[in-house]
Order: sequence, then C-alpha cells, then structure tokens
Amino acid sequence: VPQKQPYRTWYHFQPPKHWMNDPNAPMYYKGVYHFFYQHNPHAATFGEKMVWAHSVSYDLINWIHLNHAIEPSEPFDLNSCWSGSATIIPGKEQPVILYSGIDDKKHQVQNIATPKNLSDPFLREWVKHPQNPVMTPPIGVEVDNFRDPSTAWQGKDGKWRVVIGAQNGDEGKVVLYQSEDFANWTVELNPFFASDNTGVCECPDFFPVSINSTNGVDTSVQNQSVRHVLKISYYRRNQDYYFLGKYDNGDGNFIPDVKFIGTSLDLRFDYGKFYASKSFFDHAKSRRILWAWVDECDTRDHGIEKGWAGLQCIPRQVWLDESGNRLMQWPIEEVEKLREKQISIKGEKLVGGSTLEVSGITASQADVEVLFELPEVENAEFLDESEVDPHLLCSEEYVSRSGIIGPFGLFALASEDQTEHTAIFFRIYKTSNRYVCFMCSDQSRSSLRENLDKSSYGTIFDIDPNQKTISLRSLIDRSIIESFGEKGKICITSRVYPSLAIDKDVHLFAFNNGRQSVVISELNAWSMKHAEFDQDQSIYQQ
Ligand code: DQQ
Repeated sequence: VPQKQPYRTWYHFQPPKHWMNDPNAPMYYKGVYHFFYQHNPHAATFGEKMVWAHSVSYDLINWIHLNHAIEPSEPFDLNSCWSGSATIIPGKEQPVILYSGIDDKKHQVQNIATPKNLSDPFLREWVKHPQNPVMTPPIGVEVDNFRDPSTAWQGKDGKWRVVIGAQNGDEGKVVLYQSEDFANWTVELNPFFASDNTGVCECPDFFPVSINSTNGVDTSVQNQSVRHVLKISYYRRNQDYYFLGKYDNGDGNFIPDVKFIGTSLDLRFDYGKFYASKSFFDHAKSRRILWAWVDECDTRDHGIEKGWAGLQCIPRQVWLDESGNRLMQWPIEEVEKLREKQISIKGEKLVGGSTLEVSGITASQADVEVLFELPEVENAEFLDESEVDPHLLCSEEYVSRSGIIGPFGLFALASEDQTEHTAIFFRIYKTSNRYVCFMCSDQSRSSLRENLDKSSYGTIFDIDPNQKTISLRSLIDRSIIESFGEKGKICITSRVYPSLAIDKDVHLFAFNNGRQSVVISELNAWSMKHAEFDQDQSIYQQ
C-alpha cells in the first residue's frame, strides 16, 4: 500500500487495506459492538471469494480488527460468503448470523453461523450450522438473485420471521420466511413486498420505530406505539430507499404508506453515495443505529493503485420525525469525542456574493455545524416544478448562478483560491402552492483530476412560509463529506479526491451566492482527531 495516502480517512471505518463493501450483522452483545463487513482479503476490488471480516469496539468509533469470522469453506458457501444479519435469540442470549452463500452450483442459499465460544468477549470464532443451507431459492425467484437475509423478528405467535432480497425477471421482491426453531424455515408464497421493473431488491432491512420517542426499539416490537420501516437497496439505481408503513404479523403483510415512484420524492436515508445500509438495535443505549457502505467515486485502477477501496459512514442514530412521515438521522454522539480546537463564529452577515473563511481548525478533518438565519422567504424566486427536474437544480451552473435566497452554504475540502471545492448548499424557492428548499452537494468542482464520478446530489423538501433558520452539519474527513440538513432531516454523503486541497492546503469557507443576505447565526467547527484502529494480537497476517 503506497506511503502517500491523501484520501484515507482519519475517523471513518475502513479495513487496513484492500476492498470493503456491505456492512454485515452489526450488533451489540455483552458490552461489545461487533461490525462484520464484506471484504476481499486479496485485492482492492470486489472478489470471487468474499469473506466476512470482523472488528469490535466499545464505542463504535475506535476499533480492533480481528481474524475473519466467516470464509468460503463448504459446498453451501464455497464461492463466497455474501451479506447477512445477526439476530440475538432471547433467553439463550445467543447471537445467530444468517448469511448468503454462493454455493458450489453458484446458487444463492442462506446459511446459519453461531459463535464457537460465547465466553470469548470478542466472539472471534464462528461455526457453521450442520443443517446449512437452511433456505434454498424458492419457486418464483432466480437462483442467483436470492440473498441478504435481514435480522429476524419474533411475532406474537412466537414464530420467527426473516426477509430476503430477491428478483424474478424485472420484478424486485422481498420474500418472507418463517420458523419455529430458527433452523427449519418455510417460505411465504406471496411476497412480503414487490416492486415492478426495479430489478433485484438487495439488503432488505425491516424494523419498528417509535412514534413518540427518538429512542430505538427492538426489532420484534409490534404495538400501537410503533410504525415499521422497510428499507431496500435497489441494485439498478445503486441507491437505498425506505418505506414507512403499518405491520402486524397477525395479518402477515407490511402495508407501505406509499409506493415506489422512482423520483426524488421517494424517501432515501441519504441522497448521495450510500448503499447496502443495515441497522441494528443498540439496547445498551436504546438506539436504532444505521451503518452504510460508502463506495469510491474514482476508478477501479485508482483503487488498485492506492491499495484500498470502500468506507463506512459514521454510524447514525435513526428515529421517526414528529410528522411520522420520514426518518431523521444524526451521527452517534460518540463521534464528538474526537472533537478538538473548537472555533465559533456568531452573528456574521454573509452579503450576496461573499465567502467567509472558517480558519483555525484542520479543515481536512473537521466537524462543522452552522445555523443560518434566512431573509423573508416570500422573496424567494419562483420555481415551476413541472418544468425542471430537481436534480438539475443541484448541478454546477446553479451553484455559481446566483438566486435570490441562496445558494448559500459551505465550500468544504476547498483549495485556498477555491478552484477546488465541494459545495454543500441550500436554495429556497416558492412554487405555485408552497415554499421549498433544495439541499445539494455539488462535487463538480471537487477536484482538478479527471475520470472521477463528480455527479451532484440533492433533493427538495417543504419549508414553512415563516421559516427563519436552516441548519447544516458536515463531517469532513479527507475524501468523504457527510452532510446533515435540518438536524438530520436530509442527509447527503459524497466522496471527493482533491488534487490541491489536501491536508494543510485544505480550507473551509461559508458562502452566499444569493442576492439576499443570510446571517451565520452561529457556526461551530472542530478539528477531528484520529480514531484508533488496532489489530487483535491473535490476528494471523493476511
Ligand atoms: N453486496 C453483497 C450482496 C449484496 C450486495 C456481496 C449489495 O450480498 O446483495 O458483497 O451491495
């Protein structure tokens, strides 16, 4: 792995080297957080013999890497150990992993693995169940599109249920299995969820959220004070979507509030680079926590050259907002332990066309929170939504082109003269019947380097006609920026590879390209320290 590593992160989870993709079986067990992930131990590219790598932590920020937990070894997983989830069996207090195997016939089957030694606090060794595979592709599902078992939940009837991602022709499916003993599973013939011409549903996640608390609830909770979330990774769109709805295992099915429509109005955890996400219930702190794979936006060859590929987002707490119609996310509070050297700016006016440098922190690894005061929103420019695709409004020419209220926000990972910068910004419009705000992350000027994916991300959300402020938080870490608008109502994660804005040459600016002034009511920024990544002494050299 080359010495010069301008893009490796200081505080985001990544393996010592080579390729990482999906989060697998994240869980909390007896005081230890476990994180497993899809890993190619031989190269910085997705491989033919994927393994489950394994790390443990006491705070979800500092990690100890262990030996791989599950590797191809049997006819039912000889050609790879693909994604899956953990379920803590009550009573026995034993974690059980369900994972997808690519078997010796290249079919996708579901297997069980359990800890070899429950008194090992790190659960270093896992053994495969003698009855594997416990699920093989059912009728109506393609044998190479049947994968990614979720965490299981127990219905009021005591039976276990689990959902699996699948495809049948153009139809994406989420298939439901049931079991009395967690070893013998039977398929439900009608799909738990289906969506036309979306392609395969990957990494389904199904969990309850409380309607009157930001606390998480255990996966099996079913009562009047929860709603349910079904999340799906759509392979064809390379994006994660979620549906809120009603579920009662009595009548068996999940009834989503709305259907998938394929526009920016669909609900997504994150409107940027964010895939294969998976949640778990952290009962130590009563939190629902979400992990997601953040892939690279540079070329395969550059991944090979730099010797690694793939990050995870900072784990996020997830809860239902007051409206009950969307989820909120926020970086776990533990990440704030890395903050040092705080600077504050208060009551600073940003007139149209101005930028203000946020100096005094290491802008290459930073945590910045801003509260912007808005001018009267009825002065906003008019938007005819029927005329323009919201995504276009986040594209390059809109950042430079001034509006009335916005674009305003941050230039992150910026070079001193701003020839390189990633713009994270808001822009307010009024439409025929309401006021809306765009939140965008525009990577088009993030780097002078070529052959990078510099597409812009963004989405639109309603605001109150007398809205006075808008907040933004960005976690900046050398080649990843995770942005949270309106306290986590809208999240956008981006990957950038600056050629000038590296380490001490990185700057951070607040900017306002709108004709109307906005005020930085309060801005707090911190340098972020390294998180600790150690190797367990029992690890064999890969
Ligand atoms: N990645 C895994 C699959 C899953 C896909 C293989 C999603 O199990 O469907 O690494 O990124």
